[in-house]
Amino acid sequence: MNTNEKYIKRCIELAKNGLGTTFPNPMVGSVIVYEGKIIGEGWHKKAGGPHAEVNAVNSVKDKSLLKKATIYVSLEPCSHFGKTPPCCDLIIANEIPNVIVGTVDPNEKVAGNGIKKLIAAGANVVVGVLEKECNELNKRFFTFHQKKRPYIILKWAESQDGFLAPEKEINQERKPVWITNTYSRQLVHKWRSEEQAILVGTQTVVDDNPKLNVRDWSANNPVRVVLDQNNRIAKDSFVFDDSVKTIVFTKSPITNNYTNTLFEVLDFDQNIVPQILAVLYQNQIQSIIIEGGLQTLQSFIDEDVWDEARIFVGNTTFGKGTKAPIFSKKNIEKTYIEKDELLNIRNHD
Ligand code: AOF
Ligand code: ZN
Repeated sequence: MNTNEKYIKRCIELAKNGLGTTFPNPMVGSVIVYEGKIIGEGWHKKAGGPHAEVNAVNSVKDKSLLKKATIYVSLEPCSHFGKTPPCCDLIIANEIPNVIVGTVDPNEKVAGNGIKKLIAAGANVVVGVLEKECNELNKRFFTFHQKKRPYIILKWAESQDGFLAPEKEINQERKPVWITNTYSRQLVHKWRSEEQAILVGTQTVVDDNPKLNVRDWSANNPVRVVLDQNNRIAKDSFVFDDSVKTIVFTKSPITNNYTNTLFEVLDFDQNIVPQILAVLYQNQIQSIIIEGGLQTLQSFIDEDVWDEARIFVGNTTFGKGTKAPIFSKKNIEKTYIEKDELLNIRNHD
């Protein structure tokens, strides 16, 4: 690992402090180095708040050193006036001579303009240090800007023999049958806090009355998204408590007495997956975790619009029941984590 890579690695580490809190902005870290020593660091904490470079510059005690320093940023410094002024202008105003960038910002408002502006101002700019790692850091943000849809994570638990649930006759009380252990449930709550939204289908809400929030972790709740073509979900279901925003995809919206709820109309005679994704994109939803049920998960797999699948594989066997979703595609990368109990699948184009 060379010197530039070492400091960009530190930028990535800092950026990760913003996991789950920067939406719809990316996670970004920045380090300022003078004579082989880090003299300032910062990361982007929250959309609307200062960018990583601003926090890094502000953390430098002796500002006169900036004129001889190198600033490292995991993402191209911005060139536009968004909720905050351009970071390029800050770098130029402080006369920082060297700028090392992890990767180019895919946001159309920036997309290389930051780099051009810095070069035009006379800075030495290096672009593409640990580029792959910097892109991976912001897989949600990159997917959102490049594919014009949220980053999609599918999550489910299946029995050793590949079932989501046992046969209804066996499970007459229709109580949820736990495939996973308490550790994996806690992990799921952490995952929920890392995504901007969570989606489940109608039947899952009607059967399980899930809260879809983060309880085993102290962090943000995702926006809840539910499918409800015929308005079958009872008004007193947990998904309609007004603690978190809920988006409901329906054929005909109910407008009265619902707070913090957005009804979005879909044409259910057409394929709903692209329609759902278009609405989520318009609502600036950058990532979504889909937690069931079978039909909902399978419809995203069949459309081949998903990026990651996280599958818990339990010790139980059901013999009969609801079969877990099926991947027909070959170009998927499977990794077993946690002693074969958790399978992570990445969908590559
Ligand atoms: C940076 N450093 O730390 C971040 C950047 O509305 P604003 O002003 O917060 O701008 C948001 C956009 O700025 C975001 O979409 C992305 O293109 C860039 N984010 N840029 O130089 C940062 N978070
Ligand atoms: Zn910026």
